[in-house]
Amino acid sequence: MTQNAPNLPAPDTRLHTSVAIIGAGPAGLLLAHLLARRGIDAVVIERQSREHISRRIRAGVLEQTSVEVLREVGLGDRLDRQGLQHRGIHLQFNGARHRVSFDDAVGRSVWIYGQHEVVADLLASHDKLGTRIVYNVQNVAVHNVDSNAPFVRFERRRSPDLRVGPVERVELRAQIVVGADGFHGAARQAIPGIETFGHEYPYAWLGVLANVAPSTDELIYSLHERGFAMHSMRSPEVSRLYLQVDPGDSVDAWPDERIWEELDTRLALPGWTLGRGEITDKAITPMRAFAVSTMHHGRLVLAGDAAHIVPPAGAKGLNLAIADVWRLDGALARWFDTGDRAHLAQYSTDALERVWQVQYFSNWMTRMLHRDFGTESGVPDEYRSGFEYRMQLGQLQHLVDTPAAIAQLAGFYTGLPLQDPAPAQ
Ligand code: RFL
Ligand code: PHB
Repeated sequence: MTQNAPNLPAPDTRLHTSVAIIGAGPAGLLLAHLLARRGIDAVVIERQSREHISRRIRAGVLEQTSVEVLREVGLGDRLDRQGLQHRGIHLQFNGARHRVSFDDAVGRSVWIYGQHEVVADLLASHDKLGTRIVYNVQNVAVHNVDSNAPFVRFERRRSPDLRVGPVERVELRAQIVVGADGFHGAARQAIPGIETFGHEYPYAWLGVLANVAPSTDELIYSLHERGFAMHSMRSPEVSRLYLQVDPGDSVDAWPDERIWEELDTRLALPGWTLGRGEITDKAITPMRAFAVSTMHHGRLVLAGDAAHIVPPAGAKGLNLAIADVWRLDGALARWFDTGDRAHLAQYSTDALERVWQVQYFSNWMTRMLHRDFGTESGVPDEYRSGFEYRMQLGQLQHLVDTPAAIAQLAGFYTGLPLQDPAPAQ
């Protein structure tokens, strides 16, 4: 993506809007929803098809802070009917399961409600609002973010078969461009001198979705000698399960039988059995943390995974995206309503302050719950990793025995508070 490119070929089509949003993930779709409520026009452009973004299986936990936001902006109906309220989690280690009560510790909860359901609710709302969402776009580039006339160039195929036919060159002119295009997106490259900071963890998650009633009332996070395992869920009929695997592993090495056996081992508890069912989705996700040095430059702003990734053990990625967008909507409202730029200027600083607290929490959960089998000179290092593992058990025992430590976990997990920078009129 280039920032200023004066000699571009003329576009076939010109579109105009107030806010050009790149990416129809939860961040982009929620921002368009919030702006529409204020009467601010936005156009969303998305690389994938509508079917693709509706099917994507990702996050499952909404912190109370996110649920409060979604309810307040008219997206709480189905969430309140179908979401499962959880007042705690189970932490398992050393062959015992310990319940951590969020309710007792901080009087707050989380909700189990799949990210694809949040996306479905947003798409239904956009259908009613008539929001312009352009799918299947290619070669997206942001231009002139240092001027007061930024624009986005992209291409789309005119034919229904997206691989063939003439390409239409589109120019989308806006007053503000928002990069909500996820970790693999390109918008952030249009910020000159942007720095990124990150960490690759030496493990990955194999996640499966299975048609079987959950064998637990609340999520189980388990540290086992063989690695981390988690039992989550999507509904009373669908379970979501994760196993720590090697980052170099492939799903082909994990036939269903091997997955169930490994889950049985890592989640085992006397008198408890894990129900099995048809596995309908299987994927391996590397575990990484990443954040940018700034989320704002000129007329370009970043939100969600485009600006930061946290490892999933803290269940925070989607929630951070919601928090960014909530803050950004308030700042843009001030900008469009009164010309006050101070809130937009403050957006990056405020959003990143939350991001780094959540990076700390997610890193803490991740290192506490995963085994680092790291090898030096190719030989499994039992001396060091055995030491780490025993220290993790000590850490977990201290946590479940210490109300102040439980309160810290519960406060983060259910969501740091959000200040409302500009209430909707
Ligand atoms: P998304 O969802 O990646 O959406 C970005 C969108 O931009 C599109 N795009 C482009 N469009 C146009 N032009 C381009 N050049 C483009 N490049 C990309 C993409 O197609 C996509 O549609 O980012 P967003 O909106 O910021 O949302 C972030 C969340 O999706 C993410 O943080 C969470 O899914 C993370 N996450 C979890 N978060 C939680 O809060 N709780 C959880 O329990 C949780 N579990 C998880 C997770 C993520 C996981 N994976 C697979 C990464 C579990 C897993 C396994
Ligand atoms: C999920 O249900 O997908 C999930 C739950 C908790 C996490 C991460 C993912 O920490």
